[in-house]
Amino acid sequence: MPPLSTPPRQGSPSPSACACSSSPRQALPPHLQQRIATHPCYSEAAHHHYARMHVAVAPACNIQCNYCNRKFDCANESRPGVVSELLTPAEAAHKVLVIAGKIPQLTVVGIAGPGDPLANPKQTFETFARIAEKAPDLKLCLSTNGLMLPDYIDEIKRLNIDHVTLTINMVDPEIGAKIYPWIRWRRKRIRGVEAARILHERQMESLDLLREADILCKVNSVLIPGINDTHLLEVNRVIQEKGAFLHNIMPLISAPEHGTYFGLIGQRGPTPQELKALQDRCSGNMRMMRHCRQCRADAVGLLGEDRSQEFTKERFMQMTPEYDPEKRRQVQASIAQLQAQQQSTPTHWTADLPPDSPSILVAVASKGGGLVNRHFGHAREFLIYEVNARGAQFVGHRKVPQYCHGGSGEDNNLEQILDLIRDCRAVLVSKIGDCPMKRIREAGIEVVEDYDLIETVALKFYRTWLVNQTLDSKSSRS
Ligand code: CLF
Ligand code: SF4
Repeated sequence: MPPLSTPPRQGSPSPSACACSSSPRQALPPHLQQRIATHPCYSEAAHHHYARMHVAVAPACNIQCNYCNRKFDCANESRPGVVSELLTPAEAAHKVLVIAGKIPQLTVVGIAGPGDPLANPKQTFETFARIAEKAPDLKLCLSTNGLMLPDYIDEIKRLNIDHVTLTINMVDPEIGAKIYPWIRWRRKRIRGVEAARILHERQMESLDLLREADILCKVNSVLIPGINDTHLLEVNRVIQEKGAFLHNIMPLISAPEHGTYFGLIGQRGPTPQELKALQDRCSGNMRMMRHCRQCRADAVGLLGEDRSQEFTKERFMQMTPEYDPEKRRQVQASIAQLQAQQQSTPTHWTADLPPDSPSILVAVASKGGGLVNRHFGHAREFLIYEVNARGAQFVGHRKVPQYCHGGSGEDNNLEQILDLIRDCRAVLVSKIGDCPMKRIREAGIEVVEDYDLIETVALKFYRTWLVNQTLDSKSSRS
C-alpha cells in the first residue's frame, strides 16, 4: 500500500456528480439532468439546496390503506399524527406566492393530500392552474395512488405537470388485499382481492400513460415487513420495465396512537438496516430515492426541515406576496454555481487507497448546502453516508431526538441517538460539547468536528480511519 500521509492531486469528480447519487451509476442524459436538477425529491444532489412546498387542498380519498388514518395527514406523503389546515385553491395560490418570495430556493409545489389529489380533481387542478398562471417558474408535482389517473392524464399534460408520484405497494392483488381493505370505484365500494385487482390494473395503466406522455414518474412503495417486503423486488422489476424514473421505498410508519389499522394490530415497520438492505438489492436495477422524509401534506422548506409552522393560514393570509422572478433566478443561479464547485472537489483524499478498502457508514449533522454545518445538539436527523476508497455516497437518513434543549443535554436522548447510529464509525458535526463527545467515543463511535463539504470531511475521516486500522492490524501481528 502506498504511504497514506499526504493525499495526491485534486480534481477528480465527486461520486455525487450525477444528478441522483443512487444507482444505477451511469450518468443521466443532459436533458433529463436538467429536468430534475432543481427538484429536491428527484435529485439527491438538489435536496441539499432546493426547497419544496405542499399545499393541502385535497381532503378526500377513494381508497383505504391500512397504514392511513385520514383524520391525520396522508401517510404516503406525510408524517401521520400532524393535522393539516385545509386550503381553498385561492388560499393555496396566495400561500405559494408568499413563500416563493420568502424562500427563493423554492422550486417545486406539490399536492400530496391529505387525501388523494385525484379524488379531489376540481381543487387540485384549479390550484395548479392558478399557480402556473402566477408563478410559471415553479415546477408542479402531483402524488397519487393512481386509481383515477387514467381519467385525468389529459389535464395533467395540459397543465404541464412534469413530475408525478404513484404509490404502488404491490403487483399481486392477493398481497394488495392485505394492504387495501376497500376502494371506491365508479360510485361503489369494492372490497378484498377484487378491489386490489382494480387498483393494480389502474396503476399499471397509469405507468403506461405517464411514460407515453414523457412525464417523470416516481414510484413510492411502503415497506411492510411480512406483507410486501420480498414482494417489493417484483414491484421494482415491474415499474422499471414500465419506465418509471425513480423508486422510493419508504418504511411503514405505524404506531398505535396514529389510529391506523396496522398501528392498532401491532404491525411493525422495518428497521433502518432492513430498509437499506432492500434498497441496495433494488439499486442494481434502477435509480433509488433514499432521501425521502415522508413529509406532511403542508410541508414547507428543504427536505428534513419543516417550516410549515411559520406559514399557518392565519399568518400567511396577512402577508403580501413578494414573488420576484428575477431575484429567484439570481439566487438559483448562485446555488447552481456553488453545486458545480462542490461537484469537482474531494476524491483526492482517497485516490491512492486500495480500491477494495472496506466500506463504513458515517452519520452527518447538516442543515443543508451539502455541508457538515450543524451542531450535534441541534440535530433532529443524521444523514448517513457510505464511505470507501471510491468516495462518499448518501445512503439514507435517520430521525433522532434532539439532544440539546434550552442549553442542556438530555441523557436519554443521547442514548437513543447512539442506538440509532450504532452501525456508524463516526459522527461528523460542526460542533459538539465535551460530555456527549466523551459518551459517543465510549460507545466506540469517533467524533469529528469540522465545517466543510460533507464528502471532504467524510473522506478525510475515512483516510485516517484506514491508516489506524492498518497500523492496528500490523501491531497485532507483531
Ligand atoms: Fe412533494 Fe412528493 Fe412532489 Fe416531492 S414530497 S409531491 S415528489 S414535491 Fe419527496 Fe416528501 Fe418523500 Fe414525497 S420527500 S414524501 S418523495
Ligand atoms: Fe391515506 Fe393516501 Fe392511502 Fe388515501 S392513498 S388512504 S390518503 S395513504
